[in-house]
Amino acid sequence: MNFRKIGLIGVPQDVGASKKGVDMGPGAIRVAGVIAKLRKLGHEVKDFGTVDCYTVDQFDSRDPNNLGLNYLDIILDTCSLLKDRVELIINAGYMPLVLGGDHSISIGTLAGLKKMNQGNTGVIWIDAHGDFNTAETSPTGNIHGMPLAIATGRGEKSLLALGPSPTVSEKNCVIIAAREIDPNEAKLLKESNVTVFTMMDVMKKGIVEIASEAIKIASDGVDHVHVSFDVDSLDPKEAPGTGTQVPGGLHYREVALLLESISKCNKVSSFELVEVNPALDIQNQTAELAVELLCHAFGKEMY
Ligand code: 5AB
Ligand code: MN
Ligand code: MN
Ligand code: MN
Repeated sequence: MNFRKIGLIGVPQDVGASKKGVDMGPGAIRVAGVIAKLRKLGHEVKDFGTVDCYTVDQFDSRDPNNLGLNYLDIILDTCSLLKDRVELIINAGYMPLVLGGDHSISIGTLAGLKKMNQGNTGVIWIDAHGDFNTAETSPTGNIHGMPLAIATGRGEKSLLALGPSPTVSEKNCVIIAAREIDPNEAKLLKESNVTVFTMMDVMKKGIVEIASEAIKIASDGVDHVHVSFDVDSLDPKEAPGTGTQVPGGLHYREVALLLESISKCNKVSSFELVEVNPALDIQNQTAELAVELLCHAFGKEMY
């Protein structure tokens, strides 16, 4: 990969998951040495700081208006701040690298890509989940289960209004490592043009084939590809520090290969790493694994 100017930003949001701990994710990823390790690969890394976030226990009620959308107003606020910060990073000539926090932050990241989106951005969504719920299909009301639906123009109007809607090109969206999709979420996904590669597909085709198909789909006819990496895509035995663990996930070596392949796609112009929850982790191993994998996404090779 070419050397990059990377603009790093932390978003310690937990309200999208309605669970404390994931707000410590950006700190844990910094402690695991993300900046030094990316610099060691030859990249210029500029730290754009941390977006101000609220936390779950500052509020008595998560859904005062009974919308089926927990902490909606707060998420709107944070995502709007993040959107501005992502725009600033891009205008300064850096590639955004957004560290979560829960996955609802993706709504802000994608809204901030502005010049890159409006139908001109594909997405590689690496996740155990579909994140394709709306208030109507969600079993929890947690907005971290909704960002890909929002990006493709489905769901709550105020969240859609943060960016151009749809923010991404739906037929260029690919989910990899899915293995727990809610019944009504599955219906929505099947009616959509999003490609879903489940863990079964990974087992049948192998990660080499999945990586190549995913990159082809995400980059076909668009100028930009956004990568959203939820650490719960990994097997919980390897990455226990996350709030919504699902057994039977990807192994380190599979994700390393996938991200190495992605690093060779020169349309990749923004990256997100989310859902690291240090309170559930063992000696920061999930953050450390995530940083190691991030290095593969930014050109590290095994030999
Ligand atoms: B994550 C669930 N589908 O909507 C929901 O971690 C889980 O960003 C969503 O992928 C998990 O609440 C969201 C049950
Ligand atoms: Mn997710
Ligand atoms: Mn997930
Ligand atoms: Mn999760």
